[in-house]
Formats: sequence, C-alpha cells, structure tokens
Amino acid sequence: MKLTPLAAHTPEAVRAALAARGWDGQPAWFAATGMQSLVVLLEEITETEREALVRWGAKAGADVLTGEGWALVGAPASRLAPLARPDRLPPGLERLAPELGRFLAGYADPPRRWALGGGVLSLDHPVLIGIVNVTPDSFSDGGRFARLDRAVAQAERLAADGCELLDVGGESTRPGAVPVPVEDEIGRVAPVIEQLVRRGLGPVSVDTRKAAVARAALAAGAAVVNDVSGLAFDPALARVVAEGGAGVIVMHMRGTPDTMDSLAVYRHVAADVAAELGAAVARAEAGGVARERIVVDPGFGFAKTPEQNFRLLDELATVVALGYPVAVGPSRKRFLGAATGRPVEDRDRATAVACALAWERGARLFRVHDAALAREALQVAGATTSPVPTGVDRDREREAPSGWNGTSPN
Ligand code: PMM
Repeated sequence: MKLTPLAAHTPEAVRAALAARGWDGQPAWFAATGMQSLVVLLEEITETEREALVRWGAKAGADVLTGEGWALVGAPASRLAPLARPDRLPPGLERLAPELGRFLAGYADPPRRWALGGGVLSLDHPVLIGIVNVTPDSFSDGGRFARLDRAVAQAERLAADGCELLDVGGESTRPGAVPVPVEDEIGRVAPVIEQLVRRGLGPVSVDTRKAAVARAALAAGAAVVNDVSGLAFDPALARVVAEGGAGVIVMHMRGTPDTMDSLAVYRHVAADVAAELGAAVARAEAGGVARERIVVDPGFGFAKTPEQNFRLLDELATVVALGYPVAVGPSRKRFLGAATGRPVEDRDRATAVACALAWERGARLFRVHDAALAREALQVAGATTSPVPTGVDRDREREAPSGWNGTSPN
C-alpha cells in the first residue's frame, strides 16, 4: 500500500487525482468540491435546533460542537448539502435550509463576472483597480496628481501596467481629513473622468460617498461607484447607482473617517464585517441595484486595528461566502507598515504580497497605487490557484442536472 496525503485547501489536488484515474472533468470537479471540508458557525439557535443538530451530526459523521445558543458544524460540503434541502432536512432544522443553501450555491458556483455600466468584467483572473487620487491631501501620494494632466499621466501608467478599472477619488478618507464640499469634489473628479473615458482608458469608477458627486461622475462617463461608507453615508446613493445602471463597490467601514478609529471593536472581526457588509448589500438591493452589479470590500484600514486587518485578510473566506465578488484595498496601508516597519512610500512589495494572499482566499479585485508589483504577485498567485481549474468546462458544469450542490434555494 502507498499513502499520499493530498493538498486539501482547494479542490484541485483531488480533482487532478480523479482526472488522472480516468474521471471526466465535470464529475471530478463535483466530487472534489463536495469533498472539501467546511465549517459553519450557527448562532441564535434554539435548544431544539441544537439537539437536532447533535443528533444529525452523530448520524452523518459530522463534527458538531455546541454551547448555549450556538453550534459549530464541520463536515465535507457533500455532507452539509442535505441540510440545505427542505425535502431532506431532519425535523427541527427547518430554519437552517435557506441560508445554508445560499452559501453552498455561492460556494459551488462563485460569481465570475461583474456587470458595470456599459460592460462586464470577467473575474476568472485577478482584476487590478488603479488608484487615481485627485485629492490635494491623500495620505499616500501627497496630492501629486491633483492636476488634471498628472491624473491622466498616472491613469495611463496604471492602464499600461494592467489595470482594468481606474478609480478616481476627490475626497480623502484618512482620519482627520477635511470634508470636501460637493461642488469642489465634482470639480475635482468629473473633468478627470471625462478625460480618461475620452482617451479610452476606462472603465472608470468614482470613489465617493455622495449621491450628487456620483450622479455627476456617471454623467461624465464613470461605470462604477466605489463607496467607502457602504451606502450608509448618503441614503440617495443606491438609487443613483441603480438609475445609472452602474456597478457598485460597497466597502465596510464604521462611523466616519474622523470617528472610525474609536469604533474598531469587534467580537469576531470577519464575522462582524461580513454581517455589516450583508446589510450594505441589502441597502444596495433595496435601492434597486441588481445583484450582478454589486462587489463587496472588507475595507482594510477602515475602523480596524492592524491585528484586525490581518485577521480579516486571513479569514477573507467569511466575506467571500456572502456570494458577491470581493475587492480588497490593502495598498500602502498602515497595517502593512506595522508588519514590515516600512514607511508609506515603501509598501508596494507588502501590498503585492497582501494581494496574492487575498486572491488565494477568494478576492478577485485589487485596488492598488502601484500596479506593476501587484500584477506580478497576482500573476504568480493566479497561476497557482485558479477559480477555473484546468480540464474543467465550467459552462458545462453549470448545466449539470444533479450533483452534491443541487441545493440552490431558487
Ligand atoms: N481605501 C481607500 C479609499 N477608497 N475604496 C475601496 N473600495 N477599498 C479601499 O480599501 C479603499 C477605498 C483609502 O486609501 P487611499 O486614500 O490611498 O485611496
């Protein structure tokens, strides 16, 4: 007998082992994803539900750890799947099916496209978002690109270095930054957006929390609104995005740039951020924004201590499990300085590493100041871990009539 432990952090090793033994791509992929071990934390459960889970766990061979009002359930995805099917659900666990079904469906078939205003971005590879700051006081570029021509030159360099979206921001969100009146913010971003679109450097996103700025930016040709407040700052913004047919990035933060540092208190940072992003997504959808237009961002550096940022980076899967494409913006941030001791102008290598780690954990879009280094790191990461494994026809797989993940609640 010969024993070989296989890598189990992605389905790839199992899929390849099955394919090498004659399995077709599609069933091999199904079996491999079904074998992946998952852990879910259930909270606010009743005593009856807890007892039903323990009974089910003993029968199904799943690990169930419980306490008052909570349970941790660990099992291969294929074993969890019946819990998401109303017809196969053990009595007493009816409340579990819808949410578990949503999670498993998104896990088995993560979003691979993002619909922007006027087009679609494929997420089968790492997508770089280049930062074009037109603030005179941005913490990381000192306002060097405030002038229109410099903003255009910066955008050209970012596009040449592989950025597929350019993010234009006219208001600094660092702690203590002076708020910018709407008219000034429009005056900064709209001419730059217009120029970038005219020169074919787009698509372009606007980094703003304000409906009036977003409206002007969309009129100038922007295809995306990137809101660091997660649609909490301006209640009118979601509707502007919806009516403009734009894409949206809803980022997690708490409070305002002035108050956020005092709000960095979490019970479990990844779980709390995911829950609060869930509320942000609900605001977007309530405003009429279509699901396929929404990207979520955990908001590195916003209302988080360095330690919390690193926990969040490591536990990004909890945010990915919301089922929306995930963008991250670790670029040059303080937590990278905390780990490396490097000043803000020397954090692009650390940024590139953080992006590669985030890709491996499921992020698909990367907002960066320097695209060249991040692109290289992501090329290596993307070549190592791909959401579309070689030898699998994902379109055919999507049409599969059955499988462990035939659990979609829809
Ligand atoms: N960070 C900043 C500004 N906008 N948007 C998104 N989606 N994610 C981020 O992490 C983010 C952002 C702050 O950094 P900057 O002032 O250097 O642009």
